[in-house]
Amino acid sequence: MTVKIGLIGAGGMGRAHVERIEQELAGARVVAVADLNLDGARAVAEPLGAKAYGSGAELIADPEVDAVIIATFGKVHAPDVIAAVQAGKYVLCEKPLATTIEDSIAILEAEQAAGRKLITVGFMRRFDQGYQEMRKALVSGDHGYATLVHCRHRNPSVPENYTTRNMIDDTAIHEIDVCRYLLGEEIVKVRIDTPRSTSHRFEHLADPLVLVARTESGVLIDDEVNVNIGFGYSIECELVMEQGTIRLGDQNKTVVRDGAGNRNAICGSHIDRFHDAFNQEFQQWIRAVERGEHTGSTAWDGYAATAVVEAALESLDNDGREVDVTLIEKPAFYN
Ligand code: ISE
Repeated sequence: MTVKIGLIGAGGMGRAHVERIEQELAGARVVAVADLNLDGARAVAEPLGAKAYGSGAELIADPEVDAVIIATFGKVHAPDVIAAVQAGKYVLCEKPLATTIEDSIAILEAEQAAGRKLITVGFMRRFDQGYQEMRKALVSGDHGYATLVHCRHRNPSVPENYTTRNMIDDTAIHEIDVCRYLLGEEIVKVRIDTPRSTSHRFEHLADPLVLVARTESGVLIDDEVNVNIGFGYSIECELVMEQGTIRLGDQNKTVVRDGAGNRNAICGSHIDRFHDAFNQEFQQWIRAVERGEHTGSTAWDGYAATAVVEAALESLDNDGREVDVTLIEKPAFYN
């Protein structure tokens, strides 16, 4: 069977997903593209011989569409996610699942009403081999339990419309999710520290910032978010256990050694840094949709990450005070 996919959101991320589905992955093709900018949707759809729509609702209602990818801005995800679930269609929604607790809970309720897990959140780092090996090392118990996770999330630059809020709900949300994945527990407290700002930023940004979080068992997470670092896209993570540490390797495949030193190439964006992880994530999702099964992170993971983001934003608005993360009781549906 070929899974017929509808893409909502014809921006850079959506286009990268179309390219991987059409050129690198097996078992699916894109049959429809929707974007509020209908010309943008057409530009992506036409070379594929796919249909173009001006709204997500029309695309979801198209009986030819088996499953939906949502790659619009986080704050407009909820109505499309809910409509897809109500139509009984599998949906892979880019992170964040939603930008408010209310929207996240409405999504959880819609999925439970549908009676089966249909929603996968695009937390692609869970499919990165490095993070998977880190998790295996912890689960093996060979080094004892985890005590700390040190993370660094550096972007070359961000556009002027990117806000300090986005440093948390769009950028740090990756570490929020991947630390929940690595440690297998919830984050219960969070605060935001704001060091001296870089001069290489738009004035409105508190860049860099450090998100400091604590989990149920007391593991301390620190995440440096530094989005105008200039030199490239650089992700670091070190998991500290009682008797050993494990660190994410760099993205390089080769190392250059010459008169200037010994060095490896640096990626330019998340699309190249996590190329293989995205491919794994999408290939596994396509295969699961074929079988009528859920795969990847759940709507609960999306909700829990948004709850940490909300608490972090409250900390940011209150001079970095530590804020408790409050979660609703986890429905048995998500166990
Ligand atoms: C972007 O949306 C991503 O998901 C990237 O991984 C992150 O590094 C970047 O800051 C976000 O804006």
